[in-house]
Amino acid sequence: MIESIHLRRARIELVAPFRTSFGIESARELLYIEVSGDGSTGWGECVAMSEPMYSSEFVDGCETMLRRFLIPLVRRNTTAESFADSVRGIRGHYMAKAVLETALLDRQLRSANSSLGSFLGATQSSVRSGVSVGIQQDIDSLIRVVQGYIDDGYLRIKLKIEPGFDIEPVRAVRSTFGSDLLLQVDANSAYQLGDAEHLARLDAFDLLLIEQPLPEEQVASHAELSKVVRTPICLDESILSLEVAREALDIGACSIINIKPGRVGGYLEAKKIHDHCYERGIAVWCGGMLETGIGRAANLALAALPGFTLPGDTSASARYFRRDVTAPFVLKDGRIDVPTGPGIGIDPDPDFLDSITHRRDEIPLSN
Ligand code: SMG
Ligand code: MG
Repeated sequence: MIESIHLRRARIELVAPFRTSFGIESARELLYIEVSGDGSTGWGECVAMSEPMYSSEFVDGCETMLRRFLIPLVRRNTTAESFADSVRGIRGHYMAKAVLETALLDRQLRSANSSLGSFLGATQSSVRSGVSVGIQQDIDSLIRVVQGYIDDGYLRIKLKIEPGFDIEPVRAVRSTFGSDLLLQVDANSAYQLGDAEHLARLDAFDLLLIEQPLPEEQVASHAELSKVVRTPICLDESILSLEVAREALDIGACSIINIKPGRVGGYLEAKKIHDHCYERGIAVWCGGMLETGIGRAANLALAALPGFTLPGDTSASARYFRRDVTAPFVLKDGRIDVPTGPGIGIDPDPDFLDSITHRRDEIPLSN
């Protein structure tokens, strides 16, 4: 039985600013949900950024959604599954739904002494790690940053691109590190269909994929784009549910999917997307949203499912933070171990988490 829900707001500095086509992040504004009952606390970490630039969601908006519409749906016997059913009528707000569903799921799995990995159907005990490299001020800096990550052992490099920082940086990385490097790019919606011929120049560099070149809403345009560009198109921002994933695949808008549980409303939907893609022989990989150890632990459990055949943006704690809120996730031969304990399998360090917390409120439960 659920006894209490707390909403916590915190902030943690990143080790280095992370620049994408939509902005620069130098710290992570955090929102955690803690659901307690039967002697266990379940944790959820919200993936929304502080501003609505990656998607329409933002962390203060998620807090409002949680307080006004989502937490009021929780009863003492609510489960992750019954919560997912009860929010079906609420449109959008996937990141807000996901953080609460994850906390509910973590609590119920901890109480049942079952790990998130085994609940989801994980088949691997560690997952291959890639790293997402922000846009740098020049190509020399980019080469230095990529070299550092390769030295750390990352098995795949993803370069953030935007108009004006695309063909030449990719050419430089490919020619410096050779043809064996697993390399892909992410545009975060920065191009238009009219840029198709320009993007096709990336075909020369043997990339694993181009992630989300066009705006989120333009799913069908990605199908047009894929007639001009030979490099596989992968969708991130556009894929908000199993239904969108199915339709995007049906019309040929993408041939690979980046699964982010936070973007699709939680791990239950993420697993459905995985299962659907697995049946169709479509490769998926686990994206990242600069999560701390709480969100990272859960993503690692998902990334251990059999359809996650490409390395994910599931990097080590040190890629993001000087100190993580949990024991750090570390890279071993380019892989990170999947937690095996109950629920997400890890707890935050309470003193450190309190030291970065600026607000923690109990939200009264309805009966
Ligand atoms: O968690 O390593 C990470 C970040 C991976 O590039 C990453 N995420 O579009 O895939 C993406 C971005 C979204 C967040 S950018 C601030
Ligand atoms: Mg992306």
